[in-house]
Amino acid sequence: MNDRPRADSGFFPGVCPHDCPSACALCLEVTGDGRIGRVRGGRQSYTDGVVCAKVARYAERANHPDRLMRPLRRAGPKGEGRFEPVSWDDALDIVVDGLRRAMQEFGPESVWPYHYAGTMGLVQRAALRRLGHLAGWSRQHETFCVALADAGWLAGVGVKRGVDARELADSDLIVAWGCNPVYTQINFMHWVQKARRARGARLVVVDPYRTPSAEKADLHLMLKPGTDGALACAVMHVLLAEGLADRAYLACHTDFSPAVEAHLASRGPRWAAAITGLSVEEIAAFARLYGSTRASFLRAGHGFTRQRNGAAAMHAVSCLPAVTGAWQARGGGALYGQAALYGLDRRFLYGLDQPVPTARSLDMAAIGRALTGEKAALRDGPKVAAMLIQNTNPAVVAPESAVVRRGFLREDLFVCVHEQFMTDTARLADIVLPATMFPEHDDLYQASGHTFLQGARAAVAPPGECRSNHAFIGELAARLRVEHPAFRLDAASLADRLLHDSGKPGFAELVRSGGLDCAPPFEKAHFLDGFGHADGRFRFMPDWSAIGANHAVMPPFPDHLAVIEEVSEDMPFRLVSAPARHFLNSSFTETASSRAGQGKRPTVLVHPGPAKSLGLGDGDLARLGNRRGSVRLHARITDRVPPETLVVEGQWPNACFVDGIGINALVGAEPGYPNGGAAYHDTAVWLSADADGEKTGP
Ligand SMILES: Nc1nc2c(c(=O)[nH]1)N[C@H]1C(S)=C(S)[C@@H](COP(=O)(O)OP(=O)(O)OC[C@H]3O[C@@H](n4cnc5c(=O)[nH]c(N)nc54)[C@H](O)[C@@H]3O)O[C@H]1N2
Ligand SMILES: Nc1nc2c(c(=O)[nH]1)N[C@H]1C(S)=C(S)[C@@H](COP(=O)(O)OP(=O)(O)OC[C@H]3O[C@@H](n4cnc5c(=O)[nH]c(N)nc54)[C@H](O)[C@@H]3O)O[C@H]1N2
Ligand code: SF4
Ligand SMILES: [Mo]
Repeated sequence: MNDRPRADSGFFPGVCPHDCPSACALCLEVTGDGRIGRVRGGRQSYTDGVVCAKVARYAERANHPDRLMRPLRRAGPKGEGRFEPVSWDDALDIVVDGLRRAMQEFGPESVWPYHYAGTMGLVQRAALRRLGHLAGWSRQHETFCVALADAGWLAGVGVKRGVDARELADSDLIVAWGCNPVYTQINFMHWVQKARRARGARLVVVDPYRTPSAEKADLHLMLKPGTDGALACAVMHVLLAEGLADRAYLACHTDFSPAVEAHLASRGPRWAAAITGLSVEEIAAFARLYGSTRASFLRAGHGFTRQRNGAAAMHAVSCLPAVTGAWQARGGGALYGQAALYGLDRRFLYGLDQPVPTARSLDMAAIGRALTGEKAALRDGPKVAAMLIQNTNPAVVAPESAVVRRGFLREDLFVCVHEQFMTDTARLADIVLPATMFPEHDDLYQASGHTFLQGARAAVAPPGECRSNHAFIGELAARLRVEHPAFRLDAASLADRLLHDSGKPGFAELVRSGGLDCAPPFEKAHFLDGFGHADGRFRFMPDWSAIGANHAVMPPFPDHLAVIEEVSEDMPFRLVSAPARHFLNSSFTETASSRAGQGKRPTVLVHPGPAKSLGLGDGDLARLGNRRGSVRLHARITDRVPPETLVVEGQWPNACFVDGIGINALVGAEPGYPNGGAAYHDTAVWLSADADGEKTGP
């Protein structure tokens, strides 16, 4: 049932499937022994031959000696990590038995198919979702990544698309707001460099620490985490006060009113300085630079929205190009994500072309609370009795990870994990099944950072007994007697069907052409023909009630929403647990080169000031904690962070921390406003030198 592999060696086109805005076009070398060799950038006008270092070294991941190759069954107590091989047939029988028992005893909603974006491939991601819909299992509110940012963007702009990133070539000012593209979007930086070389474009970075992106910037605004709404309001205040607003544009394309103007008049640089920690001069200088440049490209990241007020912050930031009218210029406007460009009809793909049972929706970020029986997290429904997990590693990446682990250790919970490696989550499972990697299966990919819909065929045969998501779930559906024609198509035919349903060219054509550019014309991309609301206007005063259930606290105007985890005497630091350059979320933590690139162990970045008063030296063990628990890791003393902010880069496996407890043990699962969303960078903590710990050099 696995997708047809190619037989010959040589070079083959591919698409990077990882959860990254770039969805790079790739060129994969297949060696004489039928394995992946070198990986280079493929031809495609946005990614333009550039790939990140970790994917250039993909052979190390694909041909890794620790890759899962056979189905495994737990052979010791839960979580101990002892497994024994079983056949696929026996493994499938055990999974069917585990799921049936849960359904019979507690109803179909007691099964939680838990999935995220380990592969972004539309077909390979869809199978588990489809099975869940048809079987009446619990659904999932997807809150790991985009819930907060989407809410804020939709509030003002009304639709999730923006300016084509290739227009950066025409930009005179680029603002990377709350993102670190040197790590997370290398292709974007490539376009920034082009604009700088060609026209001397300036780069502004808004980030709470001096990232490598900030180091490259002409101006770095090092604000306190969770205060972006205040900065954006003060910038608008200056633009309006100093004649830098485009009043004609505001009148024609937005709901701007005297009430909005009066509100912003009360949100000046002095007010914002007190909240953000920036100086009045810095704020005003940025506002003047932004307001005096027509072709200003605002790249709104996800990073600054991983705060409980992240949606309000995104809305406030997204107001800036509406005030200056930058949307009207080539190379001007804003981009957050392009998901709405593709116009794909996914009803058949998801099994929603027919009536399906209704089911509760569980917040994936609150998995710890749900598994440990918290009524609210279970939506007052049955306990979770069985889980099927694909494309995600919640034991590391979900908030309150110590609670997550406790939940997984429940004796009355059946867990099957389909994975490429023995992740922390797989280690807690009853059955672990080996999954293919992208060069071993067919799929279709859209992107959030560019405008291409791309397809790729398998380049090599699946190693060992690995099966693709689509193949495994198809077999499981057959055994559970869940019927849908999508389960009987191979991945390429299903991709074809999805494309056909959406009025696009077929899969073979997509693969052959190197992708379909779905970029709309200039007028549409820049919303000159209207924003995504019924009246076509950008909204300074959003209808938050249409966006999320918890809207009562949302501010009526762009604003700073004071709902973050504030510092206190007991908890004097704010912790940002940021992405790492050489990992992709929890992926690539298994390769030696990525670990070496990240310094071999997790570290907390601490400013020299507090380090001195705590007696904490470079390379010393430190302890970070709050009411949720504490973690131990080594300190790096650096002025790249301000005194009140701590940064830990990377979703390292829990075992890489001194006590085996990872950084997400400190991150809370309380949902952000108004539509949920994990606030990964919104954590107040204390810090101490760990006097008992060993001292090792950096
Ligand atoms: N502290 C902290 N935590 C965070 C974040 C943060 O910034 N800080 N970021 C959050 C964000 S934005 C996200 S999106 C999440 C992501 O966190 P995860 O969902 O864990 O993300 P990944 O590491 O991309 O992928 C998870 C797993 O999918 C597997 N996988 C890949 N391809 C396939 C496949 O084809 N089939 C199967 N069965 N498995 C596959 C990989 O081996 C990997 O173990 O983490 C969140 N957690
Ligand atoms: N190398 C690498 N690439 C990745 C990932 C990875 O883990 N590693 N993860 C992938 C995933 S799942 C995603 S969603 C994307 C995300 O990519 P982007 O949308 O580009 O956002 P990030 O780079 O995650 O943003 C991280 C930055 O946000 C900053 N930040 C944190 N809090 C605040 C705040 O309150 N205000 C401001 N202004 N900044 C803040 C952090 O300090 C950090 O530098 O990247 C993807 N690409
Ligand atoms: S991880 Fe991102 S930057 Fe790296 S190759 Fe994949 S899509 Fe491109
Ligand atoms: Mo993400």
